[in-house]
Amino acid sequence: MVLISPVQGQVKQGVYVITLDNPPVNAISISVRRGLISAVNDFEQSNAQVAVLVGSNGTFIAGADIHEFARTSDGPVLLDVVRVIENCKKPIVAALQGAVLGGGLEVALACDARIAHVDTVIGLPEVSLGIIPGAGGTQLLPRRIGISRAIDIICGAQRLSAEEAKHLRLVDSVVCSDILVAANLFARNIEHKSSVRDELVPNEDPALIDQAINRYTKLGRCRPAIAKAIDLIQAAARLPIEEGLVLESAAFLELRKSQEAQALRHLFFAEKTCRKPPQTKEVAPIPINTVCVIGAGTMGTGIAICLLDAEFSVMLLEQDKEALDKGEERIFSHYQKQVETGKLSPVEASKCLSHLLCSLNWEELAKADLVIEAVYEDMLVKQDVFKKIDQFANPNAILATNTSYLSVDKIALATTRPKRVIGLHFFSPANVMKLLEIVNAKQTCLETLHAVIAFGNRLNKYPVVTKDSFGFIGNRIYNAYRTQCEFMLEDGAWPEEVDAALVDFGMAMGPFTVADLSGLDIAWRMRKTQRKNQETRYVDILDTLCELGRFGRKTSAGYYDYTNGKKQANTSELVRQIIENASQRRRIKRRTLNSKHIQNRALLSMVNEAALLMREGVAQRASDIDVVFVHGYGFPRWQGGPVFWARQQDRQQLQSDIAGLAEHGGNSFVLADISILFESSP
Ligand code: 3H9
Repeated sequence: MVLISPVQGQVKQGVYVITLDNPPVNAISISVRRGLISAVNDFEQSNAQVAVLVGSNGTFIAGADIHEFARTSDGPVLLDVVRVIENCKKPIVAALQGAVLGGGLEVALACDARIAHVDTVIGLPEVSLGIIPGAGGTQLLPRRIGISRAIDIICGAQRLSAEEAKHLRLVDSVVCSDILVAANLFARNIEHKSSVRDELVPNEDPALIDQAINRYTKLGRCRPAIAKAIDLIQAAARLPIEEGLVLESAAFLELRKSQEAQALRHLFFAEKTCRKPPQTKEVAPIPINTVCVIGAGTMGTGIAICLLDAEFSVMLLEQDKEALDKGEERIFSHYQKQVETGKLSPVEASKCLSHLLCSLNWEELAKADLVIEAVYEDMLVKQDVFKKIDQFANPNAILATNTSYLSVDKIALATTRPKRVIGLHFFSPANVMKLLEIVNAKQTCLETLHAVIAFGNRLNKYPVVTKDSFGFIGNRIYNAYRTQCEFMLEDGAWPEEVDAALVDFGMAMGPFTVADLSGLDIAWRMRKTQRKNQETRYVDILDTLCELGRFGRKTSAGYYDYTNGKKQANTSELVRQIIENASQRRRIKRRTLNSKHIQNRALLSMVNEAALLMREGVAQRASDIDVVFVHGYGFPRWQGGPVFWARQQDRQQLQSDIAGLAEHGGNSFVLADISILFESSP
């Protein structure tokens, strides 16, 4: 078998054109590195005086091949390629389009000039993979744009437009026309080699550098890649380039093996995987252009905004005029704020709003390809609404419920078209949160499932498919986690200790801060509907708080007392008394629980529930569970998610620690065999 190199060189009208073709994104794999070195050598031997380096597939280079990071790499490394380009005796012009990311930008910076199509996206996002630029990025970028901007771009994993990059002198010219034609013309006028590596880091006000460092120092405490990048970028000003490059290479190789890097790589692929529809037979696509959202409350309006942002035609439907007016007002003020804060131009905001229709007339429903119900979380209410939707909606329309717990199967039975009914569980605020749980109910057909996965992708969300089961993936695991945290209150911890331990682990917020923020009354209402088993360990602290009218932050009192315009959470002596009483009733001798103990119990409860969900087939893949927790529940990205965390532990020890949870959980605890989390792939 003859292997064709992904890099080809050819003289065209006097210019040596090096074309990189490694679909889908021209990632720099070992064969690309070999091919690039060979093409540059070939160019040096040729009669052509200038070369253009261009990528196929509408893109330049999206970086080093991430698949290779888990393996020991064969030479040559990317820095060797960069050196060959820099040392080439004749100039090379980089023709940029699509993604110019990571190693792609490092290759481009090694070239003598850069011309970019206006749609190019440029950046060094390596820290989002737990690594640093490893082929000169930390040394070349500050030489061209200064330390403070380099810190922002590298540590913030910023992605620049072609125009922004031109402003920073990272590209020489921006064009709207065919990039290869433009680069060929541009190349003909290049006479000399001009290398970024020979430049000196520009002088800068030290205060600006300090400010840039301060912006990332806190993050750098739990993110080694960010801390290292700051050091290396500063070193660029002190050290000769070759010394800086040696330090950079060593740091890159070290970080590549780190747990943070492994976690972030795992999520990179998990996020791509969840976006793909099931690989079954071909299905006929159901186009979705017009969406009707029923219910103009906080959730309904959040969903409407996220649809408008993605340029869908949106109808917001209500039965109640006052509620509709309020919802409409909320949407308008959202876009007004976007304009005031410079996030959208007035033209962009009006364009979004021009696709919105607010109505009380249910006959409008007939125009929708997809109807999303976002009304009160109550089975009877939802079934009534679905009967009505079924009556008015187009017979081919997909009907979705935004329930967060209730059975989609049961809701579907209220309609005459259960195969077109599905769950779309948005997370609040729906226009911000990236997670979308798709509840594939028993009768949902494949066409409907495929259509809503495509819909989720168009919203730029992570559409994780789950089976219909109480709480789906996210809330089911969150319930187990929160319940374990409640047990810890009775066992001896205070809310602030549990919250602090979990924030220390990296959770965006502790469970009691979250509960106060989302309102304790919602959980209280839900608990009342669930039958309590006498054998089950049930912590009634939340019920007592609600009986006292302590519904959380909105009432200035919940697990905490709130002062300073509800911003400041303070320990409540009354809550401590309520907790102590609860321990006494259960005859528990309170003891101090340290941070590690709290973190472990909380994580073990998540892992146990994750294994149960996999065994029951509620989650399709273990990696989906991690996507759900990172994007819906504030699990720290650099810890990879509960399943990734579990896979880093000793399996037998983990299983026995989980068995130990039963001691705290009483009869309600269902012990899972966690092997499924280790054996399933991804
Ligand atoms: C680096 O460069 C280190 C160097 O400094 C030093 C080295 C020494 N490798 O996102 P999409 C795949 S680190 C391998 O759905 P989009 C992706 O898995 C790298 N594969 O498309 C998917 O495959 P599949 C720094 C990659 O249009 C397919 O491409 N670079 C890579 O929404 C399509 O991806 C980055 O961090 C890669 N580097 O977005 C850039 N990139 O179809 C990361 C993508 O099998 N990538 N794939 O699932 C991105 O940001 C986006 O993928 C991109 C395209 C904007 C390029």
